Amino acid sequence: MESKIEELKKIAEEKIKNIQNSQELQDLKVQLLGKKSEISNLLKGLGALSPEERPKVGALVNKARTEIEEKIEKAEKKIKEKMLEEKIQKETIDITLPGTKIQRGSKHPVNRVIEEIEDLFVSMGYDVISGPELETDEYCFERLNLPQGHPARDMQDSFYITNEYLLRTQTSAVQARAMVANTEKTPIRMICAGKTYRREDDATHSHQFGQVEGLVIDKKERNVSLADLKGTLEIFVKKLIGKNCELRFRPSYFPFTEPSYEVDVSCFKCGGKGCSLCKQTGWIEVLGAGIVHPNVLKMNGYDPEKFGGFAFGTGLERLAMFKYGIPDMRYLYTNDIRFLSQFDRKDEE
Ligand code: 2NL
Repeated sequence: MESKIEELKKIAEEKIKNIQNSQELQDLKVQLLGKKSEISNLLKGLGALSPEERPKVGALVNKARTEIEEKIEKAEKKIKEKMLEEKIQKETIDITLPGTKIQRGSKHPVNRVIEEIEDLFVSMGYDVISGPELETDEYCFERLNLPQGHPARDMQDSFYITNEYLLRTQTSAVQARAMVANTEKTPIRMICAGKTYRREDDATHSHQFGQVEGLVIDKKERNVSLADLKGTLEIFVKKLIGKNCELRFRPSYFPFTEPSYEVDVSCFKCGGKGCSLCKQTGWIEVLGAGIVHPNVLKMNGYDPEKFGGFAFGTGLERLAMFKYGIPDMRYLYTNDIRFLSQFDRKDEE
């Protein structure tokens, strides 16, 4: 009997040694220790033994069982370690491989121009203010001295959403809002840039375009004058387009300013001699400006007897075209990556 048990142990040990993976081990466990295993059969057969032999043989069989169990446990541990080792090997990252390139976007030229203008005016003490693109007739027209039926409204054919709401045709609406919102009626120095919309669509007009406007209002005794407007616009244009630019003020008309001016810049391509860009005139129209109309002050809560100031406005696409030498406005809106990527870090170069 004893030799049979020894034999059993030997065979088991041999089998455990040859195990390759956990599935095989699982099967072997059943084979060696399961209900139908030889060990189980031996235990079942104990009853047939004599009372003297029974405890002796029982102890031997149990010992053998425990030993086999321990061996299996050890083998299991070994296999687990081996599997982990293999997994670690397989999942090693080769850090010398080149990475996946992330495509960097670039700032749109119109946004570059906006940021440059905002930076400049912030440095002169202006606030940067924004407002809604969906505006009311009141803020877009009425409060800017453009009552219903005013002929100047015809120049701004609009996208009305309802009788009251429209897509703003000019950023002036934001300035009217800022004037009304300033309940203390303190001086204002502000700049606002953003999208504007008009119902037109031909070779030289887009239904959506960018504007930037500035507004200065101060107490009458501080004498904000046309000279201040001229000085401000000169700083503006020289910073944005070039140091050697000259400015020319021509009388014009806007409903929200009186007097009003159109502001030309000496042609930065030919230096004023005359070329195709300036149509041989030597000048390029860049801005509109003027002294804030007393009606506009009044309608937005400022007493025109006590306050005065200037305002100006310009189109962002034209500025971007001048600044970067872009020959066709449509390049700005066709989203061609070959065009747009040229402005990547251009300012920093
Ligand atoms: C242009 C001309 C201009 C203004 C805008 C303005 C705003 C207020 C009061 C007075 Cl709240 N004026 N804005 C004044 C003159 C000209 O824009 O050609 N824009 C594209």
